[in-house]
Amino acid sequence: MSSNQANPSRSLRDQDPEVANLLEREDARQSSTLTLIASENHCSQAVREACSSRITDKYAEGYPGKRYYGGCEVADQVEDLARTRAAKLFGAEEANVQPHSGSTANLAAMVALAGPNGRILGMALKAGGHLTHGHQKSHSGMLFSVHQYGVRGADGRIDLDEVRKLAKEHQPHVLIAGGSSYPRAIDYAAFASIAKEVGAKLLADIAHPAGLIAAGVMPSPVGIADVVTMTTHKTLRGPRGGLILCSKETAKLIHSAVFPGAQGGPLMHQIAGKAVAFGEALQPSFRAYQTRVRDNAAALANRLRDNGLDIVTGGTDSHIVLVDLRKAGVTGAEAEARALAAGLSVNKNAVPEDPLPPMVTSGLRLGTAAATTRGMGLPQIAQLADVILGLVRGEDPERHRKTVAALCAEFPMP
Ligand code: DSN
Repeated sequence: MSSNQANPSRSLRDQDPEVANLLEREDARQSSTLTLIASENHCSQAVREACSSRITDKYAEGYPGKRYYGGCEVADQVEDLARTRAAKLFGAEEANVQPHSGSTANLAAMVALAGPNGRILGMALKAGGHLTHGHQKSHSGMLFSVHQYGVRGADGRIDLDEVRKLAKEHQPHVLIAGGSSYPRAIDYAAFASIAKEVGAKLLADIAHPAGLIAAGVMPSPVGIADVVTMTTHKTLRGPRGGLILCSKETAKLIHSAVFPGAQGGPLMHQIAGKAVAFGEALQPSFRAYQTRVRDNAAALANRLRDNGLDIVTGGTDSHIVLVDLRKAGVTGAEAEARALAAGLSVNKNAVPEDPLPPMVTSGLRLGTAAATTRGMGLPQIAQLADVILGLVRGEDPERHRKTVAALCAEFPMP
């Protein structure tokens, strides 16, 4: 450790080769394999530069123009830029760019709208919802009185009649629309009308389709839902973090629920990265990218289905393809391990009415955001679909590794 003595001007490689080596290995891992994990993407070099800038040192508790520390004049401009760009990108009245993650964004939104111990109604995790929508092991399940809706067993889609019935029965303060493995567009107007019927506020969590929605490729809940939460690192292709959109009327509640309610000082380096990502998403090329993400996902779903795999809901409207492996005779965990051995990162995932536990599952969740960022299009998606079909059938992953490696070499990360 003698070479590890603190010298603040040394490069990472000189100061801490151990960490530098690990990060190089991660770079190599990402370059030589391909992620089809629906919640992952590759942000730009510009975003990564902003996130590793010196503004990481700055404490800026509070909001622009109203901070608890001096020296925030640059931080104020960075945050203003990020929130103005976010609001413009989504056509929202107000944006809060401080949430460290989607989880804190949801916590803040639920506290603001329901209050502690309030009643919430969200989609169950095993039906395609998210942990923070009321799962008993998450803060949302501990702090709120929770009821959950599922999806129809027959077609994997949200049953609005069931949502209405449960809303009438349980009178939630907050109704949540959105999830982490629901592949279809959500009828936000129908959710808003149910919320109105029972006097609830509507929270739309668009963490997964945020980029598609920003680009106008999927329908937006902005202006329909009372509050919209999301992460910035999935289809939106920014740095890791959260974002909340709301009306001017709700803004005060939301801002104070984020700080000081849920968090202390904002991560200014991440907010700088968000500003860059929102700037990129405002370019016309972003719409073209998102269109390709959706078209690639549709092609992936079609090829898997046409070759015998069951696809939950029969297809997709987004970047997500949820494969139901029950008839294929392989579990989600087994398929994930085979894919990894072939150089593909994917994740096992529960399917509606899944009989297997969460660490095994009967499904595989796939997503096309990262592969599309690498420039892959329909011919490559067809190759990848064939790799997945072969792996599910039990073919040797080593054989498919070559195909994946060749694609990775031809389509490097940004
Ligand atoms: N891990 C993210 C997802 O897969 O949806 C959100 O928790």
